[in-house]
Amino acid sequence: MTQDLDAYWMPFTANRQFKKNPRLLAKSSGMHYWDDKGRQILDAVAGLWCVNAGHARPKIVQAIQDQAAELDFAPPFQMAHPKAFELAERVAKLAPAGMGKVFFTNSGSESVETALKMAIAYHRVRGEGARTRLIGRERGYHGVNFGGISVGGIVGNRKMFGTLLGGVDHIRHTHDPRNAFSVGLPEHGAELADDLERLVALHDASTIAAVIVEPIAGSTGVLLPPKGYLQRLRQICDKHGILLIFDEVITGFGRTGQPFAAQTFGVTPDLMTVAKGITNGCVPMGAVLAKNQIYDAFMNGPEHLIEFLHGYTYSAHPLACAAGIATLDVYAEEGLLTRAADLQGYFAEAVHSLKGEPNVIDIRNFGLVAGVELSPLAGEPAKRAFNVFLDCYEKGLLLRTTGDIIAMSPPLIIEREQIDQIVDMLRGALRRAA
Ligand code: PXG
Ligand code: PLP
Repeated sequence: MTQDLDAYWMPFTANRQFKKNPRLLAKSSGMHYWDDKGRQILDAVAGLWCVNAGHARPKIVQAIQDQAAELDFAPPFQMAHPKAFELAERVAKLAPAGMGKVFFTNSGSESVETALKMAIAYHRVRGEGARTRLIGRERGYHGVNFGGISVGGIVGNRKMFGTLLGGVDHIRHTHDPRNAFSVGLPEHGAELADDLERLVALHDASTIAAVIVEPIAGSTGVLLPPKGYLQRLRQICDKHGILLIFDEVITGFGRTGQPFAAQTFGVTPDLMTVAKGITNGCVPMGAVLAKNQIYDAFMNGPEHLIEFLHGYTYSAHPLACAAGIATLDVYAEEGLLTRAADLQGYFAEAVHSLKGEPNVIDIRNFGLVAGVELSPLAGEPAKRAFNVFLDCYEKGLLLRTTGDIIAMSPPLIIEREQIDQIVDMLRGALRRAA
């Protein structure tokens, strides 16, 4: 290796291990990557849950190139450019009815910070300034910024970083061993939503601003909402005037068979965070979708004053907006935002055929997302799944692991034969790892 790998401090990576045996991607197209040696790799995780329309789609590439030549940057504060409004309109049209306001960020993490601030400020502008508490959920992932790790529930992402935000609490996660090997939504556990009542009893509703959950928890290893759970959470929030935030960074843009999981599960939140699939992963972008009445609540006071003192230099960046508009075009032209609904039966059957393979202790699926949980190697958590990941990569398949859970979230353009190919390759690796 002639290239010096020393300076790059890699995110969420075992740096020393990686640099001894680097995995470098050089090219991408459709369902595939190619590495620096020209080896083809089937992408079973849409890059990192984001390349929903598949890689290097010509229409999106062209839109980015044209935009860079035409308008490279426009200041987003007290100025704008037409594509920012166009993309906001397009995203709002896909969203549940009444969620018509779109605030742009550059990532899922920034979307989460933005939504949490919106929730607290919303109560304040309405004269309920005591509602400042934020409730997350155990095992939740809401990005890596301070608000996000505070409401998040992944211990490893929290424990190194001090006392985090004050006034945060968590409801219980939804993983229940009684649901092992459930196909689609699990039967048991709607009552876990009642844990919110426990926190209301402890803190009083008048101090709670919002609850944030992922409709399907992705990063922690694909945990599904039990049947009726999200409905119950919605009811409890309504009863107590608490805002419900859905973090749809992974579930948004077609992963569950509808544009958003809110629609798939028939539960409308008050705020929704998105990122990833909004630009097909091509240019960093995120957004917060808000109910109209939340935006309206801010629109008072003197008209010349800024209503919400928040924003990023690169909010609604022209390249991201151009990529986003082209991405939504591709999704629409190819019916990709509902394709997961057509494929989910086939996908479910394929991934559940891994039941009975060595060390497989649970399989969870919904839409085009699945998790295969392995029993850990004694005394070496996360190692068995990572070995499977490395083995598959050597054979030409890109998976994602978290702890001892293997996650799959392929591009929504996947064909049935490619589903078979992924499952066959994973089966081989599981047997070799036994
Ligand atoms: N919320 C959710 C629900 C996410 O899944 C974020 C926020 C943060 O987004 P950004 O764009 O700031 O990374 C995410 C991101 C994994 C993995 O291991 C998942 C994510 C990011 C990195 C790794 O599965 N999700
Ligand atoms: N730090 C400094 C010193 C800045 O001037 C700015 C933005 O102007 C930021 C951080 C925030 O950067 P961004 O808007 O890209 O999030």
